[in-house]
Amino acid sequence: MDISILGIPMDLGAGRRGVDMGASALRNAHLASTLRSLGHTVTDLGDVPVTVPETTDKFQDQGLVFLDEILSACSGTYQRLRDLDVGTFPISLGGDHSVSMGTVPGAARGRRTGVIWVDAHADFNTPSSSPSGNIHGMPVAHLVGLGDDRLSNIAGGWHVRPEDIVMIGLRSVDQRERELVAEAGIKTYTMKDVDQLGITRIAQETLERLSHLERLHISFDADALDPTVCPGVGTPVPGGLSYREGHLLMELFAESGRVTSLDIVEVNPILDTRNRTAEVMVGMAASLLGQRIL
Ligand code: B3U
Ligand code: MN
Ligand code: MN
Repeated sequence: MDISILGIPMDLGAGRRGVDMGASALRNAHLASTLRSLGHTVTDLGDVPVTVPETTDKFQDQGLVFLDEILSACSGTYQRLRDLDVGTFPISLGGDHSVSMGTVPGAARGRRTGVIWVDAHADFNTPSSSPSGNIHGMPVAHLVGLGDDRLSNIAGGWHVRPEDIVMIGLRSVDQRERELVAEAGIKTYTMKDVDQLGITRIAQETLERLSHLERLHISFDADALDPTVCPGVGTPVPGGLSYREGHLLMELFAESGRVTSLDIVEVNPILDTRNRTAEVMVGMAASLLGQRIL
């Protein structure tokens, strides 16, 4: 497979500094060479330009922190990915999760695409429901066309349909956000569901629910995994996916042969221990892209 790596070194959407270094940490954890050893052709496209926060005021536009700067980085991301050959598999490296407002439509390249959101959080706040104003808590709402018009139109009129989204690993969802997710009709698997059903059944049900789609995008927030596995994340929430649950999920999605793009986001090397979180996430990418035990 032809794989293209794109970095978006942005932490403007997060409440804490440091995830802008996530892309670099993932490259340092040998992402490209690991994928090459699996037989893929890998091209690193470099980074999308992102405003350095210290060069600008932390301006809040209608409850949206760093709106203009995030819009510009997400538009740049979208344009860079949209022009890739439709057969190329893009891996986007965050950055905070607001980058996905650019990566998802960019990776879709105009095609209807299912989105599997692996995350402790639903990231379904709108500017009015958000308790923080941090845009990394809002990308999915904007991908389906809710919220602020500027953020929901990064890819023109292209949106993800709520029925084409499945969220896995949830354990921290705000009150109003929960109602918005339910109103939109998005399928969710909380950690309670993971405990009760097991990750195998969840992977099978997810693939079944999205069986009308040939193209699937996985947006993997490192905080979906338990903080003991991935300590280097800005908003750790206890009780997450185990190391094996994460790998098994990726292995089962790999078997489907339908995954066409991936995001790895919210890796924060400042809060990490010897780059462990980036190394774990590179392992997840390897499982998704065909690493086999036997
Ligand atoms: N739901 C909260 C917290 C949060 C969302 N995503 C992350 N944290 N990483 C919010 O600010 O919207
Ligand atoms: Mn997230
Ligand atoms: Mn999260």
